[in-house]
Amino acid sequence: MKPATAFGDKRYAVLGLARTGLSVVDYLWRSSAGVTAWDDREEAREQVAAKARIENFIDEDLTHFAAIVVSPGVPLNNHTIADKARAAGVPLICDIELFAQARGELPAHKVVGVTGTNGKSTTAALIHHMIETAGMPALLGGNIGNPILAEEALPAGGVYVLELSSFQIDLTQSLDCEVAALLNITPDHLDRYESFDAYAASKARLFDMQSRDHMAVIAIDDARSAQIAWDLQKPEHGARDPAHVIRVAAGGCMDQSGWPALQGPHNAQNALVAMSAARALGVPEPAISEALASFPGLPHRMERVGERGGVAFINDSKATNPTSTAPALAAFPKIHWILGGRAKTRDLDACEPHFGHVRAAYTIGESAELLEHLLAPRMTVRNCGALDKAVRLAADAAKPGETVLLSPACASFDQFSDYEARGEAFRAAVRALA
Ligand code: UMA
Ligand code: ADP
Repeated sequence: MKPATAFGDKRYAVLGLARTGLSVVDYLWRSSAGVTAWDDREEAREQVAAKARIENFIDEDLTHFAAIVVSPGVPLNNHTIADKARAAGVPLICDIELFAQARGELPAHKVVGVTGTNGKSTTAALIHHMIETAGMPALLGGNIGNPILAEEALPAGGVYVLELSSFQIDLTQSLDCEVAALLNITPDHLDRYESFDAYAASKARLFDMQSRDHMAVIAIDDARSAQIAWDLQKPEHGARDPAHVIRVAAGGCMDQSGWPALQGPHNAQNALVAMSAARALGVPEPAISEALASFPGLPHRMERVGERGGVAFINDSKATNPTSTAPALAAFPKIHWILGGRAKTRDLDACEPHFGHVRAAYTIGESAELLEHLLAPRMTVRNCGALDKAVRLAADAAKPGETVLLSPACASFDQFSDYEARGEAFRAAVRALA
């Protein structure tokens, strides 16, 4: 991103030096700000030694920092930096807030922010694809894995499409999206929030940061999202004109036959939100239709990674909670289901309506036993522990016409660095089958 003069005479502390933190240090350094940086991992600290002062600032005087830039993966609910920063009166922000503060120095542009429990990456990528199909300059960044500050600035007339997690929204105070979109809210990340209500309130803040004449697009298929859409018209949330709150409902019937990478009711929701967002940006209808047909889909989301003896192998590693696994279970009739990891809920209620599609389950990771216990009364379950063993057992048991599906309904962090590493391990295990 183009360096900004707004930061030049200030000093920032940066906590967390993975993808986000590295981009923040580099950006602030290029903007001539003073940077003090820390990560608990020594190898991460070494990477910024030329651009920042390395110091564990957490217990030091924080008052001389303009802000503390925290990575989204730092659990602020139980990290001491939260109380220390509050006591020192120093704001806790993330890279998205730095971007928001620098917008005035960028060529004229618009920002689309996409949030929700599930479907954020698919919808953000689809909106981006629609804008590019219309020949407008566009950039896809944020939680999808591209920190925005590491990207090149767009020319005038460009649109930044940002996938935003609740962790990023919590650390952002002034991002006024021209279009803000919410897909759905179901239980997730409850290790980071004191309640489901607190998690939902985090999502709602994306709209509270908007000017009242900017556009909100909200899928109202779940109660909490519907409530947020309703609340926007109340005075305490800016008394938004109903014309600026676009409500979409995926429940109706829609012909998705011409959209190969957007099958299933969950993708109907993603497509409807993307269409509304694109229209709000002025993308012409023919470009929207063309983009829905040509969207290539994203890896690790119901991705077909192989076939062996008539058995299909599907990688849905990005399904990290039961609600996001449900669509995959609905999509295939005879499934050998590999699931498990770091559990986010202690039930599989969202998946339950589709248990009839499961021939057998294979549990892995730290929740293997819990899931075995939950599923055993309803189906055959093998506690496999490791992913490669689960793939071997599932492949041996599957008959022609059946599907081996990795759709874990859990986070990956107990056994893998992230969902992408888990998806790659699945791909490798499928390749390794004799
Ligand atoms: N750390 C400390 N001390 C602590 C805790 C952490 O030093 O007490 C350090 C860690 O050693 C690590 C860094 O802080 O180096 C934390 O980094 P990070 O986990 O934020 O990693 P990034 O690579 O910067 O990835 C983050 C997002 N990660 C999370 O939100 C957990 C990525 O989303 C995102 O793609 C990336 O920024 C770019 O924006 C991933 C994710 O899982 C995909 N997101 C969640 C989700 O989608 O459900 C929200
Ligand atoms: P996110 O970025 O919010 O994690 P993705 O687009 O990466 O969402 O999709 C993650 C998983 O969630 C996919 O495996 C898919 O099966 C499921 N999914 C996608 N869109 C939705 C939706 N709108 N509702 C429920 N589940 C969804």
